[in-house]
Amino acid sequence: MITEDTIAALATPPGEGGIAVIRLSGAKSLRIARRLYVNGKREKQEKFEDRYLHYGYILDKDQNTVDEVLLVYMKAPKTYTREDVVEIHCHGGMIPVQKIITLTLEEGARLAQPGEFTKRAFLNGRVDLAQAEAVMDLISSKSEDAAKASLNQMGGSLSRKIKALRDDLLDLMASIEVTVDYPEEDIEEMLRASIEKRLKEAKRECLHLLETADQGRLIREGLKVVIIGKPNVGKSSLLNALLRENRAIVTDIPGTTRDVIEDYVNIKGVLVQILDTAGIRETMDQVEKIGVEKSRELTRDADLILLLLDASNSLEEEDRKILQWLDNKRVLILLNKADKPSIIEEEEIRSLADSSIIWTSMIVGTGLDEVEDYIYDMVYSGSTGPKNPAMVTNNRHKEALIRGQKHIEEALKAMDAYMPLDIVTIDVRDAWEALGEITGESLTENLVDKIFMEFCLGK
Ligand SMILES: Nc1nc2c(ncn2[C@@H]2O[C@H](COP(=O)(O)OP(=O)(O)OP(=O)(O)O)[C@@H](O)[C@H]2O)c(=O)[nH]1
Ligand SMILES: [Mg+2]
Repeated sequence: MITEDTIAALATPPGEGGIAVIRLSGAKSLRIARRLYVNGKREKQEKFEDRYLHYGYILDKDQNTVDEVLLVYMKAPKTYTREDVVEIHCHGGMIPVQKIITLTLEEGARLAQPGEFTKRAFLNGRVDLAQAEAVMDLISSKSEDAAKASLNQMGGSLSRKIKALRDDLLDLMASIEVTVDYPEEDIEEMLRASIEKRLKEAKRECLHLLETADQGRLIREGLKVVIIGKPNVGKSSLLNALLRENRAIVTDIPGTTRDVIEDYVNIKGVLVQILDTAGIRETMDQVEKIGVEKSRELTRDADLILLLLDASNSLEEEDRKILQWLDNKRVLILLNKADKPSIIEEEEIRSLADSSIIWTSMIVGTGLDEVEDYIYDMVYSGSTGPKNPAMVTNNRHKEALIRGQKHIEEALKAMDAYMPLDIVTIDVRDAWEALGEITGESLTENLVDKIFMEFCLGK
């Protein structure tokens, strides 16, 4: 790609800081550096060594010092964007930053759009779309495992799998084309068998990648865990115990929590969003009523519901009702207040729900380890950390994979129905196209633009 314009943006977060980095990319970068920069002896500098930190000053038009800086020039094509890149490290205040950016604009740069540096890296072929998206994911990752998954994807782990899959499909299409041109029956028979086998393999690979998507999403976005139960059973105490801080108010008055309280906690590397809710009961209190309604709503898109029951009391009608409307959801039942004489009957609960049950006490601290293990296992199903480096963590990728897999399925159906091979090849091509959207090879310019607009400024 030959871009005429040179872009400039603040690459570090806006605000006050030790230093700020202003990045320039494009053919005019070096010229702009020459115009604005003087070295430590306040001399103009023509030649900038590649990848060398130069010490000096940025001067404005009247030769007044704007800031003392470090400047690095990175010569194309071995740069992030594959274009000439200049980074100016100035002091991290808004005034020097704004002044320097304005000066670069006056010298012919234009302000970069969000994600434009990475977009150039993509358009210039340094990374594919999945890798570019991984950069953003890495920046926004909130747990170590999420960062690890992004790094893998940035390194091309997913892209390589997709590329292999697409190469295979392309190869298939080529061999179909050959037979269509030379229709000889026995050759076609042989080919049909091999096409079918290869399509099945491709389908398996798609499904295999899709299997990683659920885990991928949980690793990236974290697990949404909602605590519910009747008033006073110890929901807020559980929240506090998991967070290891007194985040929510705990009292022995039923109905203490009226609004949703949420926070994030890292459980063995798994990012977990925990929500404590208002106790569920039939209530005349208007405020509480809204709270109860909210609790119900939250359970709808929860990954896990922690249902607390008071073990020192017998099961009540309200508990049964809650159990009923939680049917079909992933629920872990906690029999809390296990430090008190227990009255609740585990057998009865087992007959009402097939969820796992853990006895807990928030006062003594029992059962908490088990709760944490359960959450961890939900993500890693007993394995020790993320194993598959090629993991689908992005919804856009998942959706393209589903479509690709469906087209392969269609192709297989067409094979089954003994349709002519040039009909089969249409589905194969559709699958190939769908998968190409992941790496960006078969995406329209508009869609590519849209994806990069979601990036942050300066990246
Ligand atoms: N003995 C005993 N008391 C507990 C336990 N867990 C919580 N409690 C007590 O039960 C009372 C209610 O606890 P909360 O955590 O406020 O209960 P909640 O479910 O959030 O209540 P609401 O917000 O009113 O719905 C407090 O007095 C807690 O100290 C436990 O495991 N054992
Ligand atoms: Mg509470």
